[in-house]
Amino acid sequence: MKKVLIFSFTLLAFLSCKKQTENKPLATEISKPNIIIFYVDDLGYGDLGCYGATDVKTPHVDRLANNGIRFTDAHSSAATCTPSRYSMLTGVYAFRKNAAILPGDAPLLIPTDTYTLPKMLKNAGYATGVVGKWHLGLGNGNVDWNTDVKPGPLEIGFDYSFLIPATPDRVPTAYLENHNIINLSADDSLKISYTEPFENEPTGLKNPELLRFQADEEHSEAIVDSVSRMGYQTGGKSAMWTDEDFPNILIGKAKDFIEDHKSEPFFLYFSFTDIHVPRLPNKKFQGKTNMGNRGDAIVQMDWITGAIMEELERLHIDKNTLIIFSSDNGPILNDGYEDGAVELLGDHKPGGPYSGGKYSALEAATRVPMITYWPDQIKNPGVSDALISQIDYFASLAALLGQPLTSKEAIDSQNLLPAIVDASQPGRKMLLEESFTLGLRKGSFKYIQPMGKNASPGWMTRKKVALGFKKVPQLYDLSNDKAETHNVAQTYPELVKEMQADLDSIKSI
Ligand code: NG6
Ligand code: CA
Repeated sequence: MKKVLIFSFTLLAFLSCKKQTENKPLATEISKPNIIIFYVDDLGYGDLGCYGATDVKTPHVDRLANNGIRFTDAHSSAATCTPSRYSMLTGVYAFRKNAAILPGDAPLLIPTDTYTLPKMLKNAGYATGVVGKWHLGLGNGNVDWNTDVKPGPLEIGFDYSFLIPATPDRVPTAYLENHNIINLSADDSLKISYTEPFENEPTGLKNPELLRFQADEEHSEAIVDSVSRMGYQTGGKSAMWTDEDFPNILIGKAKDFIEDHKSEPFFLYFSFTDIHVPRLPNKKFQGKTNMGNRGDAIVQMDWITGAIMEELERLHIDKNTLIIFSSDNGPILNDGYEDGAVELLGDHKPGGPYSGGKYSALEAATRVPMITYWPDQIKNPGVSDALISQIDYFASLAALLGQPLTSKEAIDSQNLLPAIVDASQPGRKMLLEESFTLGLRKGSFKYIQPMGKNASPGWMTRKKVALGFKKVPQLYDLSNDKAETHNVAQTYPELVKEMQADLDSIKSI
């Protein structure tokens, strides 16, 4: 195994959390760790045993938490998927790019000349791979899915990719391996459209009798596997995925990647399809909870995590692998499909003590589970209250590996490496929460900027999530009001002014 110089963690503990522009490794010589980011989709703060859930058991993830660091104030950068992923991979806030949830035919959102997390890791000598949900756009705007689909992950720093191109509820519903849709047959071209239906193809709207469960209007277009999706699709029949097979297929690809690179440092971005809609867990997990498909999908996600950890152990590389486990945004029950998530919820609290969820400006939108696990190097495991954002992974991992960042790269990412490996270390002083508006955390306070003229889209307001979008400034003291029920903006007008000024200065960069 290659050796590198990295910061000594003892020394790191004394370093400030400022973004570093020049990384001069100091002392300890250890093996470069493998790095895996387990990125769950729509998993809420309260959805894991180690975060208090009792109606669903998550022993594999709990084991990571019990032997690593469990964060209580970690955040996805945004309240939805595309913006969070954009920020995690670039270290730049999504609002700077106007990044929003993308349709399945959107072009690649990250320009190929952007310095990205996988490019930085490649410069540090890593083999880089992504397996699972992508949802960051592909191609240049007019993709022919039957030929090379690019640019994509390979053009922004990944050596290998095996993708659900957008989301499981969006066409195309076929796997993309590197530049190509797999299992396509030459005489049955795959075509998709987000505007025009294809003649003779059934849709959820026209043919509800073909569906396993009913969907809302937005999810009532192409039908695949008796489930209607967003967007229209025709052809490519031999390439269509079966949702219930996601665990086996994705674990298989992840294991192959790990096995292929076991003798060199590797970075795997494992991006779950769970527990996003449509929730169609494998037979093995159906009925494992009393919460229906949503609960069973959590069990499936936990099992997948365990299967990949087992592979690391089998190859004896688990001790020198840094695992970062988190979720792209908070929870949602009905996100378009009548799959029982609402009716079967019982006493389970997907957002834990926090209000709101996916899409929202309230805390459960971005405050998500986060666990770090690295048996060789986490000297101080336990529970950490450090305020940390996924946008910080970039600068923190750059610091770990002694990779320099210029002032133009990963501009919003802070080096929080000390907190990532030591539960006693502090986090950020301020943290931005992106949704349809912007929120700012500072000390125990949370400020939500008033909504401008833009109203949130109609479909969002139908989601039955407390959105927290208001035309007046909102200020909450989370130290005594976790659920953000008591707006104290009028009690602390100076603080409101100060936090709006903080937001303005972040925006002005
Ligand atoms: C919304 C979808 C929702 C989900 C979300 C993306 C509607 C009408 N549609 O546009 O079902 O797919 O996009 O989820 O609600 S995310 O986790 O990838 O951000
Ligand atoms: Ca998501």
